[in-house]
Amino acid sequence: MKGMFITFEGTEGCGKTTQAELLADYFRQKGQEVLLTREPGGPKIAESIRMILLNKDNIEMLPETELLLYMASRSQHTGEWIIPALKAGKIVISDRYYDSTIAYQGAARKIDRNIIDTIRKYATFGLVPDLTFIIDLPATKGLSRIKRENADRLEQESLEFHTNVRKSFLEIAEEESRFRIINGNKSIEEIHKDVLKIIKEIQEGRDET
Ligand code: Z5A
Repeated sequence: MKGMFITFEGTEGCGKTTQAELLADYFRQKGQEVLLTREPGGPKIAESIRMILLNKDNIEMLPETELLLYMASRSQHTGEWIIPALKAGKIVISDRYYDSTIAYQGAARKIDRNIIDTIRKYATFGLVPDLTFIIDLPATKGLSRIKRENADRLEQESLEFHTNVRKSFLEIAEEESRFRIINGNKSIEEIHKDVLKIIKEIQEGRDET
């Protein structure tokens, strides 16, 4: 595959969406083709699944159903959009991908990691991001940036839930070399600079090989 697959992860309100958009603009200004997308969501079917997942009226949803819906959305997203874009040489930037499932459905909902890993490999056709930014911010700070009256089903979860998610992202980051932890406590501009510094280091490393 010719393109590059970059994902942004972190707790609610950490600033991922903002940084994913800024990075997409950076690459576009350099003349590169970019697919900027998100999870759950992306293509039509995956966006329909997103609406079921985030609907705050769906309080009876079981953790097992939740896991399978996130994976179903991801499978459609990966097969219909991400893999074709990478094959066409585009840079794909996704606001969340499967590390969110490990943190939210695994660490916070307590679903067995082996089950998640097995279904994940099937749902993603084995695709792994080339680079994953984890924007780290205390859960309280991220949640305070979100308008509570419009909170979706996941945002309504307890502080303990969101704190477990943050802890899990920091643990996952130890597992593979594709992860870079970014301090989310800085300004939007400072974080963008930190992201670009890493992108440039990686590009220089690629040029040397
Ligand atoms: N989920 C899951 O459980 N399992 C999975 O496998 C996947 C997802 C893929 C998706 O919600 C939910 O699904 C999510 C995880 C779960 N639920 N939770 N909780 P979503 O897509 O609607 O939302 P989100 O991804 O969680 O976050 P968000 O609301 O889009 O926020 P964000 O992307 O982290 O931040 P932002 O939109 O860039 O910024 C939020 C606000 O803060 C905004 O007003 C910004 O202008 C401001 N901001 C951003 N950066 C800064 C800095 N540095 N300083 C000050 N203010 C800032």
